[in-house]
Amino acid sequence: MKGIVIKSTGSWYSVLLENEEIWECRILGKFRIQEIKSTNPVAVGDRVEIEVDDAEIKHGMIVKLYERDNYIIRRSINLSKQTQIIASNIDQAFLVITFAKPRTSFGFIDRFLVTSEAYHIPTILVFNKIDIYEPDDLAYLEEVKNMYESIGYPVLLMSALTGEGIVELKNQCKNKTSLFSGHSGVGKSTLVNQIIPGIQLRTTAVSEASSKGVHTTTFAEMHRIPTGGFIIDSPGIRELGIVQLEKEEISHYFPEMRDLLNQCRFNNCSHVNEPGCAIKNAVDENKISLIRYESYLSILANEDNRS
Ligand SMILES: Nc1nc2c(ncn2[C@@H]2O[C@H](COP(=O)(O)OP(=O)(O)OP(=O)(O)O)[C@@H](O)[C@H]2O)c(=O)[nH]1
Ligand SMILES: [Mg+2]
Ligand SMILES: [Zn+2]
Repeated sequence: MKGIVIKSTGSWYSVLLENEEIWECRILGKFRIQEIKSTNPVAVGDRVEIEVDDAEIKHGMIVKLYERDNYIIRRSINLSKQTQIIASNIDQAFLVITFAKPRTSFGFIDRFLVTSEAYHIPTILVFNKIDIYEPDDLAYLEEVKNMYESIGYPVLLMSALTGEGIVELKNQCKNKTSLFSGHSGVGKSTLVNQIIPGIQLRTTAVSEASSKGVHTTTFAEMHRIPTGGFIIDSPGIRELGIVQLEKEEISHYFPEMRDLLNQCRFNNCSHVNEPGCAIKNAVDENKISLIRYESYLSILANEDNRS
Protein backbone atom coordinates (compact mmCIF):
# COMPACT_ATOMS: atom_id res chain seq x y z
CA MET A 1 0.00 0.00 0.00
CA LYS A 2 1.19 3.49 -0.87
CA GLY A 3 1.01 6.50 1.41
CA ILE A 4 2.53 9.75 2.67
CA VAL A 5 4.29 10.15 6.00
CA ILE A 6 2.32 12.80 7.87
CA LYS A 7 4.01 12.56 11.26
CA SER A 8 7.17 11.13 12.69
CA THR A 9 7.97 10.76 16.35
CA GLY A 10 11.29 8.98 15.99
CA SER A 11 10.47 5.31 15.89
CA TRP A 12 6.84 5.51 14.73
CA TYR A 13 5.57 7.13 11.57
CA SER A 14 1.95 7.97 10.78
CA VAL A 15 1.23 7.17 7.16
CA LEU A 16 -1.81 8.49 5.30
CA LEU A 17 -2.81 5.86 2.77
CA GLU A 18 -4.49 6.45 -0.56
CA ASN A 19 -7.74 5.09 0.93
CA GLU A 20 -7.56 7.89 3.56
CA GLU A 21 -6.71 5.54 6.43
CA ILE A 22 -3.89 6.49 8.76
CA TRP A 23 -1.59 3.65 9.80
CA GLU A 24 1.11 3.71 12.44
CA CYS A 25 4.27 2.26 10.99
CA ARG A 26 7.81 1.35 11.81
CA ILE A 27 10.73 1.01 9.46
CA LEU A 28 11.70 -2.41 8.30
CA GLY A 29 15.45 -2.67 8.13
CA LYS A 30 17.57 0.22 6.99
CA PHE A 31 17.56 2.13 3.78
CA ARG A 32 19.98 4.74 2.65
CA ILE A 33 18.91 7.19 0.06
CA GLN A 34 20.45 10.11 -1.78
CA GLU A 35 23.69 9.89 0.20
CA ILE A 36 22.50 12.25 2.91
CA LYS A 37 23.47 11.27 6.38
CA SER A 38 20.53 12.46 8.41
CA THR A 39 19.36 11.60 11.88
CA ASN A 40 15.97 10.70 10.42
CA PRO A 41 15.89 8.26 7.51
CA VAL A 42 12.22 8.98 6.83
CA ALA A 43 10.71 12.46 7.06
CA VAL A 44 7.29 14.05 6.96
CA GLY A 45 6.22 14.38 3.34
CA ASP A 46 7.97 11.20 2.23
CA ARG A 47 6.05 8.91 -0.11
CA VAL A 48 6.36 5.35 1.09
CA GLU A 49 5.22 1.82 0.50
CA ILE A 50 3.97 -0.06 3.54
CA GLU A 51 3.20 -3.67 4.34
CA VAL A 52 0.63 -4.87 6.81
CA ASP A 53 1.89 -5.79 10.24
CA ASP A 54 -1.40 -5.92 12.13
CA ALA A 55 -4.44 -4.88 10.12
CA GLU A 56 -6.77 -4.80 13.11
CA ILE A 57 -4.92 -1.99 14.82
CA LYS A 58 -3.62 -0.53 11.53
CA HIS A 59 0.04 -1.16 12.22
CA GLY A 60 2.42 -1.48 9.31
CA MET A 61 6.01 -1.55 8.17
CA ILE A 62 7.57 0.98 5.84
CA VAL A 63 9.34 -1.13 3.26
CA LYS A 64 10.12 1.36 0.54
CA LEU A 65 10.86 5.05 0.22
CA TYR A 66 10.07 6.69 -3.12
CA GLU A 67 12.49 9.21 -4.49
CA ARG A 68 12.00 12.72 -3.08
CA ASP A 69 11.19 15.62 -5.39
CA ASN A 70 12.94 17.86 -2.87
CA TYR A 71 13.63 18.19 0.81
CA ILE A 72 14.78 20.82 3.23
CA ILE A 73 17.51 19.97 5.62
CA ARG A 74 19.05 21.58 8.64
CA ARG A 75 22.25 21.22 10.52
CA SER A 76 22.58 22.46 14.05
CA ILE A 77 25.43 24.94 14.21
CA ASN A 78 27.33 23.13 16.93
CA LEU A 79 26.84 19.50 16.06
CA SER A 80 28.37 19.88 12.65
CA LYS A 81 27.79 16.30 11.60
CA GLN A 82 24.15 16.09 12.63
CA THR A 83 21.72 16.89 9.88
CA GLN A 84 18.01 16.46 9.88
CA ILE A 85 15.51 16.45 7.07
CA ILE A 86 12.76 18.83 8.16
CA ALA A 87 10.31 17.82 5.41
CA SER A 88 10.22 16.53 1.87
CA ASN A 89 8.13 16.88 -1.27
CA ILE A 90 7.03 20.41 -0.46
CA ASP A 91 5.79 23.03 -2.89
CA GLN A 92 6.76 26.02 -0.78
CA ALA A 93 7.99 27.14 2.61
CA PHE A 94 6.62 29.93 4.77
CA LEU A 95 9.24 31.36 7.08
CA VAL A 96 7.32 32.86 9.99
CA ILE A 97 9.17 35.84 11.44
CA THR A 98 8.69 38.20 14.39
CA PHE A 99 11.12 41.00 15.20
CA ALA A 100 10.11 41.00 18.87
CA LYS A 101 8.86 38.27 21.18
CA PRO A 102 10.77 36.39 19.93
CA ARG A 103 13.30 38.29 17.86
CA THR A 104 14.24 36.82 14.49
CA SER A 105 17.57 38.07 13.18
CA PHE A 106 18.35 38.87 9.57
CA GLY A 107 21.16 36.36 9.80
CA PHE A 108 18.62 33.64 10.53
CA ILE A 109 16.22 34.78 7.78
CA ASP A 110 18.98 34.90 5.19
CA ARG A 111 20.38 31.50 6.18
CA PHE A 112 16.94 30.06 5.70
CA LEU A 113 16.65 31.74 2.30
CA VAL A 114 20.06 30.48 1.20
CA THR A 115 19.07 26.97 2.22
CA SER A 116 15.77 27.15 0.39
CA GLU A 117 17.51 28.56 -2.72
CA ALA A 118 20.00 25.71 -2.60
CA TYR A 119 17.19 23.17 -2.36
CA HIS A 120 14.95 24.96 -4.90
CA ILE A 121 12.09 25.59 -2.50
CA PRO A 122 10.11 28.78 -3.13
CA THR A 123 9.91 30.70 0.14
CA ILE A 124 7.46 33.29 1.37
CA LEU A 125 8.30 35.47 4.35
CA VAL A 126 5.50 35.88 6.86
CA PHE A 127 5.88 38.77 9.29
CA ASN A 128 3.48 37.77 12.04
CA LYS A 129 2.25 39.58 15.17
CA ILE A 130 1.89 42.95 13.46
CA ASP A 131 -0.70 43.74 16.16
CA ILE A 132 2.09 44.22 18.73
CA TYR A 133 4.11 46.68 16.65
CA GLU A 134 4.08 50.45 17.15
CA PRO A 135 3.60 52.72 14.12
CA ASP A 136 7.37 53.29 13.90
CA ASP A 137 7.98 49.56 13.89
CA LEU A 138 5.40 49.12 11.16
CA ALA A 139 7.13 51.72 9.00
CA TYR A 140 10.38 49.81 9.47
CA LEU A 141 8.60 46.57 8.64
CA GLU A 142 7.40 48.08 5.37
CA GLU A 143 11.00 48.93 4.50
CA VAL A 144 12.14 45.40 5.23
CA LYS A 145 9.21 44.05 3.22
CA ASN A 146 10.19 46.20 0.23
CA MET A 147 13.78 45.08 0.52
CA TYR A 148 12.91 41.38 0.36
CA GLU A 149 10.27 41.85 -2.32
CA SER A 150 12.73 43.75 -4.49
CA ILE A 151 14.94 40.66 -4.61
CA GLY A 152 12.05 38.35 -5.37
CA TYR A 153 10.74 37.04 -2.06
CA PRO A 154 7.03 37.54 -1.42
CA VAL A 155 6.28 39.00 2.01
CA LEU A 156 3.04 38.82 3.96
CA LEU A 157 2.32 41.02 6.97
CA MET A 158 -0.18 39.49 9.33
CA SER A 159 -1.54 38.83 12.75
CA ALA A 160 -2.70 35.38 13.71
CA LEU A 161 -4.30 37.06 16.71
CA THR A 162 -6.55 39.55 14.91
CA GLY A 163 -6.83 37.52 11.71
CA GLU A 164 -5.37 40.30 9.59
CA GLY A 165 -3.77 38.90 6.45
CA ILE A 166 -5.07 35.38 7.00
CA VAL A 167 -7.23 35.33 3.86
CA GLU A 168 -4.18 35.99 1.74
CA LEU A 169 -2.16 33.31 3.53
CA LYS A 170 -5.02 30.86 3.09
CA ASN A 171 -5.14 31.57 -0.63
CA GLN A 172 -1.43 30.98 -0.98
CA CYS A 173 -1.70 27.62 0.78
CA LYS A 174 -4.50 26.37 -1.40
CA ASN A 175 -3.85 23.04 -3.14
CA LYS A 176 -0.18 23.09 -2.21
CA THR A 177 2.00 21.38 0.37
CA SER A 178 3.47 24.13 2.51
CA LEU A 179 6.04 23.97 5.26
CA PHE A 180 5.72 26.44 8.16
CA SER A 181 9.08 27.10 9.74
CA GLY A 182 10.74 29.65 12.02
CA HIS A 183 11.80 30.18 15.62
CA SER A 184 9.77 28.81 18.51
CA GLY A 185 7.02 31.21 19.56
CA VAL A 186 6.62 33.13 16.29
CA GLY A 187 3.09 31.72 15.89
CA LYS A 188 3.37 28.86 13.39
CA SER A 189 0.79 26.66 15.10
CA THR A 190 -1.47 29.64 15.79
CA LEU A 191 -1.45 30.41 12.07
CA VAL A 192 -2.30 26.81 11.19
CA ASN A 193 -5.19 27.01 13.67
CA GLN A 194 -6.46 30.04 11.76
CA ILE A 195 -6.19 28.35 8.38
CA ILE A 196 -7.70 24.98 9.31
CA PRO A 197 -10.90 25.42 11.30
CA GLY A 198 -11.30 23.18 14.32
CA ILE A 199 -7.79 21.76 14.33
CA GLN A 200 -6.72 23.19 17.71
CA LEU A 201 -2.98 22.66 17.67
CA ARG A 202 -1.32 23.39 20.97
CA THR A 203 0.18 26.87 21.35
CA THR A 204 1.95 28.48 24.30
CA ALA A 205 2.77 32.06 25.24
CA VAL A 206 6.32 33.24 24.76
CA SER A 207 8.34 33.30 27.99
CA GLU A 208 8.11 36.70 29.73
CA ALA A 209 11.62 36.34 31.07
CA SER A 210 13.47 35.48 27.88
CA SER A 211 11.01 36.68 25.19
CA LYS A 212 11.54 33.31 23.57
CA GLY A 213 9.22 30.50 22.62
CA VAL A 214 9.03 27.38 24.75
CA HIS A 215 9.13 24.77 21.97
CA THR A 216 5.51 23.71 22.13
CA THR A 217 5.43 21.80 18.84
CA THR A 218 7.90 18.94 19.16
CA PHE A 219 7.34 16.93 15.96
CA ALA A 220 6.70 17.99 12.40
CA GLU A 221 3.21 17.07 11.34
CA MET A 222 1.32 17.40 8.09
CA HIS A 223 -2.28 18.60 8.27
CA ARG A 224 -4.85 18.47 5.51
CA ILE A 225 -6.58 21.70 4.53
CA PRO A 226 -10.27 20.84 3.96
CA THR A 227 -10.40 23.00 0.82
CA GLY A 228 -7.27 21.36 -0.63
CA GLY A 229 -3.60 21.19 0.20
CA PHE A 230 -1.46 20.34 3.21
CA ILE A 231 0.40 22.33 5.83
CA ILE A 232 3.38 20.97 7.68
CA ASP A 233 3.67 22.55 11.11
CA SER A 234 7.15 22.06 12.48
CA PRO A 235 9.06 22.57 15.73
CA GLY A 236 10.78 25.92 16.24
CA ILE A 237 14.34 26.09 14.95
CA ARG A 238 16.87 27.66 17.31
CA GLU A 239 19.64 28.19 14.86
CA LEU A 240 20.18 27.12 11.34
CA GLY A 241 23.42 25.74 10.05
CA ILE A 242 23.92 25.81 6.32
CA VAL A 243 24.32 22.38 4.87
CA GLN A 244 26.72 21.12 2.26
CA LEU A 245 27.62 24.37 0.51
CA GLU A 246 30.93 25.21 -1.06
CA LYS A 247 32.15 28.72 -0.27
CA GLU A 248 32.08 29.66 -3.95
CA GLU A 249 28.44 28.62 -4.15
CA ILE A 250 27.09 30.87 -1.42
CA SER A 251 26.80 34.07 -3.48
CA HIS A 252 24.83 32.15 -6.12
CA TYR A 253 22.08 31.69 -3.56
CA PHE A 254 21.70 35.44 -3.09
CA PRO A 255 19.45 36.29 -6.06
CA GLU A 256 20.53 39.96 -6.06
CA MET A 257 24.19 38.93 -6.39
CA ARG A 258 23.79 36.29 -9.05
CA ASP A 259 23.69 38.59 -12.08
CA LEU A 260 26.69 40.64 -10.94
CA LEU A 261 29.05 37.79 -10.22
CA ASN A 262 30.71 37.77 -13.63
CA GLN A 263 31.52 41.49 -13.32
CA CYS A 264 34.05 41.13 -10.50
CA ARG A 265 37.65 41.73 -11.58
CA PHE A 266 38.77 38.34 -10.32
CA ASN A 267 36.76 35.33 -11.28
CA ASN A 268 37.47 33.68 -7.95
CA CYS A 269 36.40 36.83 -6.08
CA SER A 270 35.02 36.08 -2.62
CA HIS A 271 33.48 39.60 -2.44
CA VAL A 272 35.17 40.32 0.89
CA ASN A 273 38.05 42.70 0.16
CA GLU A 274 39.17 42.15 -3.42
CA PRO A 275 39.57 45.26 -5.61
CA GLY A 276 37.10 45.69 -8.45
CA CYS A 277 34.41 43.66 -6.74
CA ALA A 278 31.02 44.20 -8.36
CA ILE A 279 29.20 43.03 -5.26
CA LYS A 280 30.96 45.44 -2.91
CA ASN A 281 30.38 48.26 -5.40
CA ALA A 282 26.69 47.41 -5.50
CA VAL A 283 26.58 47.52 -1.69
CA ASP A 284 28.31 50.95 -1.73
CA GLU A 285 25.74 52.19 -4.23
CA ASN A 286 22.87 50.78 -2.13
CA LYS A 287 21.88 48.43 -4.91
CA ILE A 288 22.48 45.50 -2.61
CA SER A 289 21.26 45.82 0.95
CA LEU A 290 23.98 46.05 3.58
CA ILE A 291 21.93 43.72 5.76
CA ARG A 292 22.00 41.02 3.11
CA TYR A 293 25.69 41.56 2.41
CA GLU A 294 26.45 41.16 6.11
CA SER A 295 24.49 37.92 6.12
CA TYR A 296 26.60 36.79 3.18
CA LEU A 297 29.82 37.59 5.05
CA SER A 298 28.59 35.80 8.14
CA ILE A 299 27.69 32.64 6.24
CA LEU A 300 31.03 32.76 4.46
CA ALA A 301 32.90 33.13 7.76
CA ASN A 302 30.99 30.23 9.18
CA GLU A 303 31.94 28.00 6.26
CA ASP A 304 35.54 29.12 6.78
CA ASN A 305 35.50 27.88 10.35
CA ARG A 306 34.28 24.51 9.28
CA SER A 307 36.93 23.78 6.70
N1 LIG B 1 0.07 39.20 19.75
C1 LIG B 1 0.13 38.13 18.98
N2 LIG B 1 0.41 36.92 19.51
C2 LIG B 1 0.47 35.86 18.68
C3 LIG B 1 0.25 35.97 17.30
N3 LIG B 1 0.41 34.76 16.74
C4 LIG B 1 0.71 33.92 17.76
N4 LIG B 1 0.75 34.58 18.92
C5 LIG B 1 1.03 34.02 20.25
O1 LIG B 1 2.39 33.61 20.30
C6 LIG B 1 2.53 32.50 21.16
C7 LIG B 1 3.29 31.38 20.46
O2 LIG B 1 2.51 30.87 19.40
P1 LIG B 1 2.67 29.38 18.85
O3 LIG B 1 1.70 29.24 17.76
O4 LIG B 1 2.66 28.41 19.95
O5 LIG B 1 4.15 29.47 18.26
P2 LIG B 1 4.94 28.35 17.41
O6 LIG B 1 5.67 29.10 16.35
O7 LIG B 1 4.03 27.28 16.98
O8 LIG B 1 6.01 27.84 18.49
P3 LIG B 1 6.69 26.36 18.64
O9 LIG B 1 5.65 25.32 18.48
O10 LIG B 1 7.27 26.39 20.01
O11 LIG B 1 7.76 26.30 17.58
C8 LIG B 1 1.10 32.10 21.56
O12 LIG B 1 0.85 32.64 22.85
C9 LIG B 1 0.24 32.77 20.54
O13 LIG B 1 -1.04 33.11 21.02
C10 LIG B 1 -0.05 37.26 16.76
O14 LIG B 1 -0.24 37.47 15.56
N5 LIG B 1 -0.09 38.28 17.65
MG1 LIG C 1 4.00 25.26 17.33
ZN1 LIG D 1 33.38 40.22 -5.98
